[in-house]
Amino acid sequence: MPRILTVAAAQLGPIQRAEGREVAVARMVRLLERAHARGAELVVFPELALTTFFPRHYHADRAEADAWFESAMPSNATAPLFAAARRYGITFHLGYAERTPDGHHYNTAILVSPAGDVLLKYRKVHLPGHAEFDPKRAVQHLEKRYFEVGNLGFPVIRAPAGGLPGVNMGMMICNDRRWPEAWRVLGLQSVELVMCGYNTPSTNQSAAGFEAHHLRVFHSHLSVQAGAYQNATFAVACAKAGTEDGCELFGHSIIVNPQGEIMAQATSWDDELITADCDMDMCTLGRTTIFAFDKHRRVEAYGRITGQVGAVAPPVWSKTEQ
Ligand code: ING
Repeated sequence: MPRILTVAAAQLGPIQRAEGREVAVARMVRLLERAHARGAELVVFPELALTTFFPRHYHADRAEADAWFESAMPSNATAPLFAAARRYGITFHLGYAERTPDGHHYNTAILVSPAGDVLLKYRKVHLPGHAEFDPKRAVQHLEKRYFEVGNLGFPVIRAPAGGLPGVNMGMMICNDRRWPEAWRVLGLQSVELVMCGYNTPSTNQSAAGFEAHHLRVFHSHLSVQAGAYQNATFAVACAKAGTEDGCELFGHSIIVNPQGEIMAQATSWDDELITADCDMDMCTLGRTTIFAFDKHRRVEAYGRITGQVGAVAPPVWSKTEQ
């Protein structure tokens, strides 16, 4: 009996700095309605889905940035989203800026059951960008200023989803998808569905070197397809897209199967729902053959991966006296 879960990526178009949470939430509720009409059982929303991508804006006083954060989840602003998910029986993933009761700040994602239970929480580990204002940059990317490094690791949970009694689900956020370590930690917990929201500029803002525009999307898809294939898992990568206060984010949300194939792709840079029927048992082939970790991994050769942070220079060859 196949274990089919109908999954959706609910891509969001731009959210302008002046637009409040209620604007995003109303659009997300409409996407949940559409997801319900399409038979989707689990919906993935983007990273920082409730507001504009505020790390592009510099706040000299970090306390000013607290306005971008959620101190409660749900709150009055997000309650309509939880109510719609309950109404439609949909499990959903939501990315948002989390301010904890004891004052910590994270770039967070949660997986919420139709009843409103938080099945899983993840806090972004790989924070790109910089912590101080960089006058050389065309656009700031201040995630290292506003967020602390996630302290929950990369957890996986087996929980009910749709008509299935148990699916092994894990999360990562945006830049995490570029790091194979994140995928492998989830793979080592037998993940079957990885959910990843992202906000990715369509052009390179760091001006550190030439990067052809078409490679921005290629690198995103390459990372997700490789991660899914090499860990025998489904993956949903969901964008916040479009032009926010003049800054362009690319869309191209995708749903990928454990063979690394793109099952569905968004073609707009606006609110758009893509769906796929995912047979969770499709993970078994890779997991029991080419990526049977217990049979093939050689951890004694991998010491550098956790023992070293940056790269070191290799020894220089020289012709030794025979
Ligand atoms: N955004 C981007 C991402 O990793 C980035 C930052 C873009 C880093 C392109 C490197 C290259 O997709 C976030 N929010 O992590």
